[in-house]
Amino acid sequence: MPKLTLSGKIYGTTHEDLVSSEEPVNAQDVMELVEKKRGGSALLINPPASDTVEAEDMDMLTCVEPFGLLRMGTWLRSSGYEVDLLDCLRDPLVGGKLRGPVLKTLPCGNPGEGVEKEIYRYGLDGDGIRRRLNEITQPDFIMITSIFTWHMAVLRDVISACKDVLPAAPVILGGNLPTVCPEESGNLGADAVFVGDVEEARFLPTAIDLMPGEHRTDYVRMIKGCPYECSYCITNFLNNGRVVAREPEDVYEEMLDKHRRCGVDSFVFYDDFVLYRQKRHFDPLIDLVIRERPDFRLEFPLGFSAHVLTEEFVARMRSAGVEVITLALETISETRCRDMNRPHHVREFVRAIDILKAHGYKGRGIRVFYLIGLPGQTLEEILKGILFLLDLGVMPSLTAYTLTPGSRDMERYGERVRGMGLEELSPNLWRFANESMKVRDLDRVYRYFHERFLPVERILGSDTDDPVVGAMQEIARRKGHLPENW
Ligand code: B12
Ligand code: SF4
Repeated sequence: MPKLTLSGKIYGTTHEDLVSSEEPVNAQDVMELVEKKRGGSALLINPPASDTVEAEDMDMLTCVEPFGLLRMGTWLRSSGYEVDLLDCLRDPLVGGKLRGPVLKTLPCGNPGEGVEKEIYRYGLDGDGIRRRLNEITQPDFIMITSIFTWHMAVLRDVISACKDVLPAAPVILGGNLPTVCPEESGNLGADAVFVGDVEEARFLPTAIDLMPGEHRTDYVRMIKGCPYECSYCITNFLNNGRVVAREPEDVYEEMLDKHRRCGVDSFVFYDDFVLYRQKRHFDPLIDLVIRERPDFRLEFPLGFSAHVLTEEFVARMRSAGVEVITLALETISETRCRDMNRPHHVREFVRAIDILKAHGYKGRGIRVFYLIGLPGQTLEEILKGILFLLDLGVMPSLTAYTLTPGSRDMERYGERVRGMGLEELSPNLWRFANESMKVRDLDRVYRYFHERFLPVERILGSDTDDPVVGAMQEIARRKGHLPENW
């Protein structure tokens, strides 16, 4: 059995299996618990979500698999555990109806507009969770993960169902929410709240067989953390400012194994900055793929920074069969770019697009992240950016600006959301909507242009009285979207 070391901290526990003589209880207690119950059983829970209907419509609620939790599954198995998984978002009881009832109604960003949105529960409700837990033999402990901070409310239901049905099993809550907001997480009723990373599990393959059905897509990890510090991002916070990486040969072996054993033909990298020490990690991995020509695809949906895109890099991606290249532009404003501490700007971006096109990437094959709903942004600025991308012949992937605890932006803009709960910082509530960037317009822009590839002529030729399209036509006619006119 590997030596179990946990780098996180544990906040306030009451469960007798976890109680330590010292306060607050530390990670050692969980480690000891895992050691003590070796050969026993563990239940992993992927909780339901609580979000707006926009998140559902844009397919933003969840990944194909809860890969963080599935890595924990492999780790526990390697420590002799029998592991069960309850996936509250994909359980058969959910059936075809992921969206549940309205949990609450919350006002959106610009109070003057008087817009409110419903927050729905997605996935199993308390009764469904209880029903499933009743079918499970009492495990030695339960581990629940979490991803988005605004999904907090539903965690209380999951934890209380666990306490009702399996009272003897200590419930440990971990993942992004406790790491970013340990205090709020400490009030959800779990026996322990785990902050940080389980180092042993960090780079393990996912226990994909815990998921039902066939497994065509899987998630691999080569890099954890990022050397940059963009003001809106919490990667540094989540990783305690560290970047850790794995040998490319190991990553390749993992993919080969998953392909052979489970039939996976697409591997997704959700690494925050996959080009960290590129020559040492990424390039050798891609070269292996080019040389060995395996029967699987690689995907990098979190994108690359334009400044690292060179002729050589793009040629490699082509040869390795990578079909879509994602770039992070985020903003067209120089000032904003500096304020956000972004690693590159428009000049490098245009150069990167030229290289991609020269290598045959175009249209939907070039996906570009562009942030909307930023503090101080206007509809005009947003539309110029979208037109700029469409005019370049690439596909905008609009990302809803989200103010997150632990980010530098929280220090800068926190005062503007003082008194608001975590759920009120849900992306599509557009916290920074203003007179010149209204909630309704942001909703329209998101629906019309997110991951849509349209020629500018089609927008110009559209016969409509829609105010957003009208504003766009006006910008396009005066060529306001071209960088020389910004
Ligand atoms: C994949 C991903 C997505 C996917 C899918 C998300 C999903 N629901 O599965 C998609 C593309 C949909 C997405 C969308 C968005 N995302 Co996103 N996304 C991610 C990403 C890259 C990975 C999430 C994940 O699964 N992590 C896996 C984690 C939870 O597990 P792990 O690290 O492998 O696990 C280790 C530890 O956490 C710990 N651990 C984990 N669980 C447990 C449990 C126990 C008991 C214990 C002891 C330990 C433990 O040990 C593990 C092993 O080492 C994160 C960045 C990140 N690094 O997390 C951003 C992130 C979650 N996204 C973020 C944002 C802002 C967004 C968007 C708003 C982007 C945008 N502007 O459009 C949208 C929002 C969508 C919406 N609802 O409208 C922010 C979240 C901010 C917040 N307030 O919560 C993050 C953190 C990015 C960032 N760096 O700021 N995203
Ligand atoms: S946004 Fe990307 S480049 Fe910036 S700190 Fe986060 S992961 Fe790194």
